[in-house]
Amino acid sequence: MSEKIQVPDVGSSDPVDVIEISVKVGDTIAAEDTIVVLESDKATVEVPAPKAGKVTAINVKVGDRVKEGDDLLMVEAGDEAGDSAPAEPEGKDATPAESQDTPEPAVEEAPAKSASSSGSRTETVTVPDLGDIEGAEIIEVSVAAGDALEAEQVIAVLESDKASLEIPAPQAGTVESVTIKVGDKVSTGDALLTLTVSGESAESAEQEAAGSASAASEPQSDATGKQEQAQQQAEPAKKASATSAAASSPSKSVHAGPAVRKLAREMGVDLAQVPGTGPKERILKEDVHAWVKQRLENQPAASAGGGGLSLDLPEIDFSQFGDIEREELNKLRKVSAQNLHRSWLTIPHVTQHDNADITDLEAFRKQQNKALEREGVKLTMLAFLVAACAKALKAFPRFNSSLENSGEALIHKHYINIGIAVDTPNGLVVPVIKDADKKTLKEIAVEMGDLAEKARNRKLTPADMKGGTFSISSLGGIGGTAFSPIVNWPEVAILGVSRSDMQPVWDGSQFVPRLTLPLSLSYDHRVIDGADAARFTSYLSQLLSDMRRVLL
Ligand code: CAO
Repeated sequence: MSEKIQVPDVGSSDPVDVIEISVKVGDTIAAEDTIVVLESDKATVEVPAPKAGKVTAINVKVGDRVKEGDDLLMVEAGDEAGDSAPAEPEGKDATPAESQDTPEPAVEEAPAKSASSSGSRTETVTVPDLGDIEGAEIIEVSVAAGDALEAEQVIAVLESDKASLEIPAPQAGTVESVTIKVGDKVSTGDALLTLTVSGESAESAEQEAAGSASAASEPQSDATGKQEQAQQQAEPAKKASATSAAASSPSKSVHAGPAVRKLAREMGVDLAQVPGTGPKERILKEDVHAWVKQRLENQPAASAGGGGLSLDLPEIDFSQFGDIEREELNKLRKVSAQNLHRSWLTIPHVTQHDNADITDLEAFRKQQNKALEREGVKLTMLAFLVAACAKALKAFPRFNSSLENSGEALIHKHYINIGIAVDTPNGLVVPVIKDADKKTLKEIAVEMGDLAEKARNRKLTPADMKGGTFSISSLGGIGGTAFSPIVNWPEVAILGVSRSDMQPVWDGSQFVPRLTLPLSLSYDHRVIDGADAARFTSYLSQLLSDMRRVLL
């Protein structure tokens, strides 16, 4: 039976805006999952689901104005949702996760350090009243000793089971010492830091404290913007954890809902740089996507051209979580990382999977290898794959083409050069077997052995790795059942090969054991249609099932 979820007490008697709907009809939600985000003049409030269930209807849309008791959505309770909590975040007195006003931090005058002759004095800032929350974890310390703080600047972020809370500085001053570190558990009254306050600001703080507490009761979610801001301000000099882009706009406050902030964090986007197109310049998800798109379009030389791995991903100081060691990448790994990144960013990839019955081929290979042993030649499965791919590329010339950068034309190549991904201790290299379609199996096997050895001994020349028209990446000697190789630009397709395995195959009247080779063909969807990819792998599979077809 469906039940209504209504707008809880959000601390405002006036209607509030629906700024995000975090679920859709048909979604299965857990208790406490955010279902909608509401915004008043003062606070952004995430409304959590009071119980688990399936969303059957949504009664509001973004832009609606709602007040306490209005219907939000209908939920069909899940099995486990026996206890029907009221449609209120945490009861009337408590505020919903991520929505409560930032508690006003307590300031105690440090007894050991009273007022100096210049009128300044040192005070201890302590954890404000957290209600019944005990042992909240410090998830971020946003300031360091020596920092000059503005009143209201975030000094730390605490997290409990129910909410994350930003603790703002109660007044301006200079941080004398920080008592806490990330990971510490704190409760009401625990010391956070000591602050030297000039006589003037100490006085005004006292006046303010005696008057209204409104300045300190800024909504938590809005203050999340300040969390980012404070991070940008406090971190870069001491830790390598802020991006230069972020540091370049330290003071811009960010107006965005929690889901948008989450998206930005996941995409490594500094929200301070994203123009908001929503009401009151609020940043919407579309704004984040548009900003990323614009960056990608404007950065072809840097990212697609191999200039680095920048998407303004924040550098993370992993040492805060435990011991670390930095390994400088060698040139080969750096270059291949750039090439792979460029391909990944510029080529819309699809991977087509198929199987090939190689039972007869494997029997033939073993038989031939016995005969060839005296000559010191080993016909590998890969040699057969090269020969079969060369044949398939002739039959499907689009797979042997390149797309002009303008996107206006395809370049068809009347030669078939197949690159083989070779794993070496220094990284991945792709030597090329030139004119693979004109070589015998034995020639391919010998050349491949030579190239793989040269690769492992770092003897490959640039000429050995140039001019490929198609690539094969074989992990069959290692294991796995399927994978998605990345197209080796400017090629348009790459064949991934996994480990062959004996499988029961229905022959029309019974299951028979057949040696089955998994094939994974990744291709550039701008050039190759899905149907053609399926035809290609199917054709390849037929060739491998009966290699005599390669001769036809
Ligand atoms: N299924 C089952 N067994 C396989 C197999 C498959 N698909 N492919 C190879 N094998 C077996 C071989 O028969 C061989 O066994 P025997 O020694 O008993 O004959 C063993 O695995 C080792 O093969 P190999 O790896 O030495 O030779 P290969 O021709 O298969 O591969 C090479 C050569 C250079 C491709 C390989 O050494 C290599 O570097 N592979 C990794 C490529 C890679 O990293 N790709 C990922 C790139 S990212 O997309």
